[in-house]
Amino acid sequence: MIDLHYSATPNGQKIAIMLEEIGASYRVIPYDIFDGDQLTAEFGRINPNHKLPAIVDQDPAEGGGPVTVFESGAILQYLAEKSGRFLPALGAARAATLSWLTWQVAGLGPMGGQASHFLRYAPAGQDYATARYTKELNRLLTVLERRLEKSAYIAGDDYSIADMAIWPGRASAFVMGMGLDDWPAMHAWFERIRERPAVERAMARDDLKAPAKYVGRHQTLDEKEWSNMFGDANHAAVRGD
Ligand SMILES: N[C@@H](CCC(=O)N[C@@H](CS)C(=O)NCC(=O)O)C(=O)O
Repeated sequence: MIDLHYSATPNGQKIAIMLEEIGASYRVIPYDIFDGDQLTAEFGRINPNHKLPAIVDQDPAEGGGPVTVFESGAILQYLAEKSGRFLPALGAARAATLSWLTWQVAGLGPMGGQASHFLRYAPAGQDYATARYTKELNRLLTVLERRLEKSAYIAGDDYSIADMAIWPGRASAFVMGMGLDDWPAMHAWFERIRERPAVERAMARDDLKAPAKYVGRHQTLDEKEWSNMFGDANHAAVRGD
């Protein structure tokens, strides 16, 4: 049994898809990040960075006590190694999968997150930052499009954890007002993956669905929600106040 500490954002959805793909038995522990569920000392013992997702594997392959993993890229790699699926064991195919996985968690994810922040959450008048991050997001999506013009899946001929890491971000791009008309290879890849039974299951489960308040084009948070997400409460959690 795996505990999935989960908030219904693309980072959480990556892991839900992988758990469905490998047929893992898991339970969802939901967190409302606007309400600050992620800021408790208890969750800090699971992820000292106080961000979702995280997993606790109650039954690790090597025995011993429960194993905790945080950071979506590390979780995908852990589950791939545990199941022996979606990450080649050796050589060029493994290197390509880990390269693209890292490209997502270190590049596309954070840049997309900043673009989303300035487009959807920040007060008006942040033109420089908005342009900086939306242009960088566009550049990264062009990298992806060029790759998918040559390759059925991100890391090559086979679907892998790199695809799972990138695919859920489509929803964020949509929320930011970006369509896929200008990205035909990405569009075809997105549809190919959307039709996978495991992906359909992960997207359909009620306890994995994003609440409406997560997906507004322009978000208006009240004072407490702002503090939980970006302000004093968010920072106090890591200081242990
Ligand atoms: N690099 C992390 C990013 C995790 C992350 O930013 N999680 C967001 C939800 S997508 C979160 O927990 N936000 C709540 C907060 O920042 O307090 C990963 O890949 O897991």
